[in-house]
Amino acid sequence: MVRKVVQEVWSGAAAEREVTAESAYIQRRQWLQLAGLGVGAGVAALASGRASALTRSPQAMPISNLPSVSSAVAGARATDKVAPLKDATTYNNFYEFGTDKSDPYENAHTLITSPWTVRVEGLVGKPRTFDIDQLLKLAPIEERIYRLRCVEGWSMVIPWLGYSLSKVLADVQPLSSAKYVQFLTLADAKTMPGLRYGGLDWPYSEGLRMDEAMHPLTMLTVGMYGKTLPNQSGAPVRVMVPWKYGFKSAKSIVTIRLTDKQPKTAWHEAAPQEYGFYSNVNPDVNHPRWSQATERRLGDGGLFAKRLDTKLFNGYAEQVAQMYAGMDLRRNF
Ligand SMILES: Nc1nc2c(c(=O)[nH]1)N[C@H]1C(S)=C(S)[C@@H](COP(=O)(O)O)O[C@H]1N2
Ligand SMILES: [Mo]
Repeated sequence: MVRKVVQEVWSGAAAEREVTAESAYIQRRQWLQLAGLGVGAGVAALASGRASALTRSPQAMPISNLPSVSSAVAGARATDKVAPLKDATTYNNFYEFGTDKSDPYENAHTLITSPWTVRVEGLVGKPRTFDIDQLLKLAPIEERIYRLRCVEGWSMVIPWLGYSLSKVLADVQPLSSAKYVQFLTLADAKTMPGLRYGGLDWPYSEGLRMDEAMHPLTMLTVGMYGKTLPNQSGAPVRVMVPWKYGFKSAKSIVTIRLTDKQPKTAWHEAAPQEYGFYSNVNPDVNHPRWSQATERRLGDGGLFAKRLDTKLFNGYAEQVAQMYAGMDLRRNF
């Protein structure tokens, strides 16, 4: 408990309570009741979690044996201050492992990331099941420094490793009838304690319009900070869609499905009036319960995170705005 408070102050996160989804707190209480953890067990879990957390990921291997180049994709190298690895790996949203920001760090060591396959299917000419080694070799691994803006009002700058998702999509030959791409992520009750409570339908689902999925900035992500992804960051493979709120960037993906209809997505289904399908970062369209005009930039500024003005499309307007020409961004939020 003390550690949680300390961590929140340290990361400048105390204000998070104001904006975190109400359901999270209800669920948190249910979880505590369900778990019925004695103090001893709690402390033991904490201790084991701590010992291994940052270096824990046996999966966090150097990825430098692979050709890793700095991305040439326009907009792929933010010059903002990169967050320390510690911030990016101890302050996470990954509800499959719990709803507190420190839960993924404490719980995600149970995730089994090998073997792992990603099935790419649906409206494609050549459906294919990739294992991780095949994905690592499909295209040169690039480092991209992206801003990540969570719908809750915090942001971080993280150096990711991967390549444009379009490489994977091209490989399976999308049919012209494919209009959307859905991402389905692992839902394994044995290793994911968060599945025990409701609020979201599992598996976690996200989706993009086909042109968004094909945009060069949309990244199939296999690593961060020069190594493979730690479990809490969505190992072994996730997407990063830097101009959209963070929940669009699904973690630990097992299925990529091309469809002709807008897919059901987890947060949109849970609260459609609060979380739109598009969820492009937009300072002028507030969440019904809080302003989106500013954000707390974690990992820059020590104890007290900076507050910055939020930018339209998270600062990627030059690259992505044309995809939304003629659309009413208030209606299609
Ligand atoms: N499978 C899955 N993916 C997810 C989430 C989740 O709960 N489950 N949370 C999302 C949210 S709300 C955010 S802000 C980002 C956080 O990514 P990070 O923890 O690596 O910063 O992951 C997104 N991807
Ligand atoms: Mo988020």
